[in-house]
This record gives sequence, structure tokens and C-alpha cells, in this order.
Amino acid sequence: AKDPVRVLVTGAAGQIGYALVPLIARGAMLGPDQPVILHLLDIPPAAESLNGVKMELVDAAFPLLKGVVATTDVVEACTKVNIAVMVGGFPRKEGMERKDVMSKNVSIYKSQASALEQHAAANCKVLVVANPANTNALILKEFAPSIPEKNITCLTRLDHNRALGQIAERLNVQVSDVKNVIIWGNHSSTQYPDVSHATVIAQEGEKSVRELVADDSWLRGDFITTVQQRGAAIIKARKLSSALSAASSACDHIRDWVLGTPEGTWVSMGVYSDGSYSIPAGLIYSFPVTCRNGEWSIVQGLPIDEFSRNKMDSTAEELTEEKTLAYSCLT
Ligand code: NAX
Repeated sequence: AKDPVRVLVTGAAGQIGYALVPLIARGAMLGPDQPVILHLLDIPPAAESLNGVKMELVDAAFPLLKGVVATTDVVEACTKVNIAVMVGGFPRKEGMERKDVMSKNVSIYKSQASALEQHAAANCKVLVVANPANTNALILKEFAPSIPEKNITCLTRLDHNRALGQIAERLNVQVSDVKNVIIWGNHSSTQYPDVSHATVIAQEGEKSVRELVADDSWLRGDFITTVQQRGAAIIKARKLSSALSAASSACDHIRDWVLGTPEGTWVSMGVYSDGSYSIPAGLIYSFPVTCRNGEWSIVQGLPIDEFSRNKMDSTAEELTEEKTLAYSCLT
């Protein structure tokens, strides 16, 4: 039998945490033959509720779950973890300035970066979910310099999956037959959901989404805004933000990163930019990636038209501004 993998979930008493931990314990993240030990972190006001989550994990009797560490101590939480899913953060409350929210998250991600750097297993893979996800991941990277930058990512897979879902609904095809959409940039409303290279698998072979949809004004208009605004639409409908879809997409992100993407398929991940596609180096930016042997690589050489170029650049500009704001909170 395989040795258990230790998976940290921060913010584990929150809504996404509650949806995510059973998926991990069932093997949806690391596979049906991979035992796991869950490390759950939250803050002291949530300690009792965190313990309730631990009780439910015990009660569910998951065969793959070999242990649960539920704690409010960041060092205990980070010790020996192989995978860290960072869901905990400070939410924006009504009337709060952007800078104040940024400042709270910068200080959280700075201290959690140090704990991971000092106590996590070598080669620990990190996924930041908490918003502002790209910039929190960047701060984590800056303050954990000994963790390879390739190991620090943020979640844009939910946006990617939302784009697949919208195309499948529009074309009345199975979502599993749609592939290679791209989310470029920030996990925010400036993200650019791009279908220029997306295809649908049909009996006759692969067909381009552009040709199948035929209506370019939808693809360049309502499709993009629907994906960008989907989070807000869920809040309006549910009076709570997306949780089951966020949790499921976080599993997809780690699963594909660790176990690999299928041949001919790419996914979107927020990763440290190396200047590919003329995106400024040094941002955590969402790119199309393929994964093999536990490493992602940015898909190279896709032709970019002028419409895409502008959208890719404006979301990069927002990330550059967020980076400046985050650094201004550091002093
Ligand atoms: P909740 O407010 O339900 O849960 C957050 C949890 O984090 C709470 O239990 C809180 O006590 C805990 N927490 C706060 N500070 C912490 C700290 N310093 N250490 C450990 N835990 C801490 O929010 P939820 O709906 O679960 O969302 C979590 C985060 O995901 C939010 O930042 C949200 O904006 C972000 N999202 C990101 C998405 C993405 O695609 N990247 C999509 C969904 C979601 O909106």
C-alpha cells in the first residue's frame, strides 16, 4: 500500500473547506488508491466548528483517511505536509477599502509562507484559493524563497470549468467533450476566458468551438461576461459564494498537477510568469498549462489575435497594480 500523503487545508471550518475535505478523503484529489492524512487549520474563533468538521470526518469512516490533525496552530498545521490548499483568508466586508483587505491578507500569507517554508515536506505543492488568489500566492512565494517557484500556484480552474460549462450548454454537448478553453490572468472580473483554441470532440473528430458557435458576438460578449461574473451570480442566487464548485475545481487542479493532464488537453492554472506571451515576468498569472511528472509547463506558441492581446494585457495590468498595492502593505 502507498504511504499516506499529508494534505493541508487552511480555512477548513469555512464553506469551501467543508465541501473540500470529504472530496479529498474520498480520493477525488489524489486518486482512489492514495491514502491521505488531512491537516485542517483555522483561526481560534472557529476552533469549535473546526473540531465539528473533524468529528464528521471520523463519522464518515472514509477508508482512505488515515488521520486528521485539526488545529489553530500554523506550525502544527504545516508540519510535513506534501500538498497545501490555502483557502483561509480575510474576506472583503462592506465598506472596507481594498487596501485594508489586501493588508490583512498580506500579513496572513506572509506568516503562513514562513511556516510552510520551515515545516512542510520538501517539494510541497501549494494551491492558493483565497482571494485575492493570484496576489496572495505571490506574497506566499516571496516569503517562502526556498520553496521552488514552480510549486506555488493559484486557482483559476473554477473559471476554466465555468467556461467549459457555458460552451457545453450553448452547443448542447457534454461538458466532457469540450476542451482547451483558457483563462488568462487574474482570478477577478478582468480575467479573460478565451475560446480561440477550444474544441469539441465529435464522432467526426475535433471541431473548433469558434466554428460551432458561429456567433462571434456571443463569444466576445456575453460568454466572457457570464464567466467573469459567475461568482457574483452564484452569490445572488445562493446568498453564499460558490463552494461546491470551488472545492471540486481545487481537486481538479491538484489532481491534474500531480497525476498529469490527458494527452492533447491543457488546463488553466495561476503560475509564476516567466514572460511567456509577453506577460510581465514576476506575476502569478493564469496560463494554459499541461502537466507531467508532477510539473506544469505553459503551453507555448498559441497564436494570439489583437482582441485577445488587449484582454490579456489589461488583466496583467490589474495584477501589476495589485502587486504594487501588496508591496505597499509590507512596511
Ligand atoms: P469562508 O469565510 O466560509 O471560510 C474562510 C475560512 O478561513 C473561515 O473559517 C475563517 O475562519 C478562515 N480563516 C480566516 N483567516 C485565517 C487564517 N489566518 N488562517 C486560517 N484560516 C483562516 O469563505 P469560503 O467561502 O470558504 O471562501 C474562502 C476563500 O476562497 C475566500 O477568500 C474566497 O474569496 C475564495 N474563493 C476563491 C475562488 C477561486 O476560484 N480562486 C472561488 C471561490 C471563493 O470565492
